[in-house]
Amino acid sequence: MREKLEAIRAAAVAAMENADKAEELEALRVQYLGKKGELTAVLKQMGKLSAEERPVVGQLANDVRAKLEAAIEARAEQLARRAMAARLLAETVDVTIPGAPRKLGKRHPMYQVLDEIEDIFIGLGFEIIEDREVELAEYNFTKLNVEEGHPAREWTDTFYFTDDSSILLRTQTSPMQIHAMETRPLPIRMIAPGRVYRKDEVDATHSPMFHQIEGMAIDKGITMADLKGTLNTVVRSLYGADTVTRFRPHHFPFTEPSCEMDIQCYKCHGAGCPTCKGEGWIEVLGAGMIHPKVLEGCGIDSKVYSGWAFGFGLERLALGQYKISDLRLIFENDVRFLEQF
Ligand code: 2NL
Repeated sequence: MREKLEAIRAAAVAAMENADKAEELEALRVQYLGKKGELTAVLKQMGKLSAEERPVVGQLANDVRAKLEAAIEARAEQLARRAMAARLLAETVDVTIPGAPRKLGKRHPMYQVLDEIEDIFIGLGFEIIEDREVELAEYNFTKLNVEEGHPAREWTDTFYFTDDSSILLRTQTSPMQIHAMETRPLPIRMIAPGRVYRKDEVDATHSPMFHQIEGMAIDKGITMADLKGTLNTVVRSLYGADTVTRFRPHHFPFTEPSCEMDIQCYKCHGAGCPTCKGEGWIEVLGAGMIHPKVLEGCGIDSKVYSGWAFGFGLERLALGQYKISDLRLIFENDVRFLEQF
């Protein structure tokens, strides 16, 4: 029996040390140590031994059992460690691999133009002021010397919220300037960019929502010369130092006197070409000295203070600058179009 036990021990330990999988190891445990296992089978024959032999063989059998259990445990641990090492290797994350490139958008071309204009005015000491888009008709029209009954106040042109035509979506950026005049200390140098709304059908040159930029300067002793000097400086930094301008008389209810500013066509230098539609000049903006009634309506003494103001449409300027022929391209947000700028 002793030889048998030794043989079992040698065979079992060898098999266990060579087991490659946890299941294989478990099968060996059952084969040797299980209820119907080989070691158990030997122990069942202990009764046949003599009284002297029994404890000696019993001791040996216990030793063999302990050896096999130890061998199983050692191999199991080895297999687990090996499995973990393989897993770590397979699941390694290389944190130095560059990430998937994320597609970066960029500023809308029209807002690039707006940014450029804002920068120029900031450089001249102007503040950028934005304000509400829902307005009182009083601020959108009345305080700008556009009285009730004026055609600009028609229901067909303006988005009104109320039947009494008192609340509306602003049709121009001027009410922002009225609020500034009422609430800010003088002097004021500001520009007011933003969305405005008019009941227009969409076509190549119209949209019910578009953008304006207005600006003004109010101080003691401000004259038309300051208006011309400032606007000339702005268009020269926008279009180049050799830009030629002209100011033509015009009419606006909120300015007196009023004018429009043209720049000489950058393409043909005044000769007339398709870019300026044969005119030689391109209309850029409207402006003028703020009407004394408008100043007084905001609590500003028009005998002490004077100011100029201007306004223009941002879309039209951007279309011209980028030579875009259809306003709808500005609003469609087709990335293939926008990416070109
Ligand atoms: C245009 C012309 C203009 C103004 C806007 C203004 C604002 C106040 C007082 C006086 Cl609070 N004037 N704004 C003045 C002249 C022209 O806009 O063609 N805009 C698209």
